[in-house]
Amino acid sequence: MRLIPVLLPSLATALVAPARPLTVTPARLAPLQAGAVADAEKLKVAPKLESPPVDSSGTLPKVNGGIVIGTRKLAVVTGASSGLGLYGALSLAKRGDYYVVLACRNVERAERVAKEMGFPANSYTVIKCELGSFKSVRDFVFNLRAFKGPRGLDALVCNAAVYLPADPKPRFTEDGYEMSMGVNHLGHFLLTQLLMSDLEKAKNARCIIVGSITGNSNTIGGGLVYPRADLGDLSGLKAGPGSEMADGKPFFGAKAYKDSKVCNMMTVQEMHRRFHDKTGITFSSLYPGCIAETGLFREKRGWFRSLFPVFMKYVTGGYVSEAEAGDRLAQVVYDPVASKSGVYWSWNGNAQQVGLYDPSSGSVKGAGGSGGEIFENKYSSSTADERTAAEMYEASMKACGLA
Ligand code: NDP
Ligand code: PMR
Repeated sequence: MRLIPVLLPSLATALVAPARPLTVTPARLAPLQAGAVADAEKLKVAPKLESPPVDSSGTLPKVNGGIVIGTRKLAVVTGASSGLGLYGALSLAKRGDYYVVLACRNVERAERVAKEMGFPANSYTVIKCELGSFKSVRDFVFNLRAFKGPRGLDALVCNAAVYLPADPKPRFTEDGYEMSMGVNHLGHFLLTQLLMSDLEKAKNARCIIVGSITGNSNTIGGGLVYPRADLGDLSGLKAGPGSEMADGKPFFGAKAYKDSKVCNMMTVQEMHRRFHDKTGITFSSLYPGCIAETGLFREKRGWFRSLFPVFMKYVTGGYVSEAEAGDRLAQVVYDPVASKSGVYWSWNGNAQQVGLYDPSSGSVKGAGGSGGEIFENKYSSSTADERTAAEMYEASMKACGLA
């Protein structure tokens, strides 16, 4: 009888895994990680694997159900090769009850960083996802499905972003969209749409899109610091490829980032309205605090990068370390406290309660800080505007080729 628990998994493995030697060669790792096996058209049919995918530690996972993921929950985190995404994924992986797929544009970097950071063995896999390419996003979905088999997806964390305040001219994604809007919003929008059925399959799944205080105009960081986010009449987004800004105006890098964050927070609310009751998926956004030392500020000058953390620590009180921000992101994934859908989560700092301006009391609070408590933050009226959100949603569906 004692042998049954040992024999059953082996039997199941034998039934599911093809009769191949279990040695994993770089050649077999490469196709999945480079996204080469996928084909957008194949998304329409159930994926069939020529050869099984392998996880980063070089062991052969059981496709369709197992050895790698087992009874753990499955989470996907985009942009998990640095900053918030990396620390959030690590925090989840270290819990032991989540298996994490690191959806990254640079597979080699993600592999290296994950090793350096000490992700537990057999707790993660890197799969390529370049958010500036709709084809790559579709390929990622194909590869993820091939990897996980028919099981559902418990959490999708849309975290990756670029901030391009110093660019004089716009850069464009493979599909012709301005880079900040294309990567931060449209790539994630497509990913979320494509993975909706996988999320629906899991019980109480969570779909999280990282927002920011700088896109919320009821804050000092977002309302008083120039430029302010403003989607205008959305004529740029509606016009499709080649537009420089969502509002149809000429390119302005710092504003393009903030506009994309508004779209992220609006998407969460709009998806909550359209899909929460039907699917049971919890849609959430969050502002984890000002993580002033991440790669997000790579385009800023040296003096800014040195002074910004100091300013955030000692002047605004909004500073949070990468590790603590990662724990906050993970909390929105696993904690029953964060199971309410449509919410924009923030944390009250212990040091100073700054950031959210409440006109009725004249006070400002809730911008991060260390050791804080999670609370349900308020969207600014522009970010919560339902008419603009519906228009933005429809325009994004078209942009991604879904409508
Ligand atoms: P980082 O620059 O450290 O991380 C961004 C991640 O996104 C990296 O892993 C990067 O990959 C990835 N990425 C960038 N472009 C693409 C792309 N085209 N396709 C796929 N992945 C891409 O920044 P943060 O950790 O600070 O930012 C993470 C999130 O947190 C963002 O959504 C940001 O808006 C949000 N945020 C950040 C705040 C802060 O103070 N830093 C405050 C509030 C919100 P690679 O390693 O290859 O460059
Ligand atoms: Mg901002 C009281 C609050 C506060 C907070 C919480 C932030 C967060 N910022 C605040 C205030 C100020 N900032 C003030 C008073 C100034 C003028 C000195 C200021 C400036 C500033 C700059 C130039 N802040 C910035 C920048 C950036 O380039 C960052 C940015 O906008 O990135 C998009 C940024 C940020 N401030 C924040 C946060 C969280 C950011 C960065 C990241 C983000 O929102 O995603």
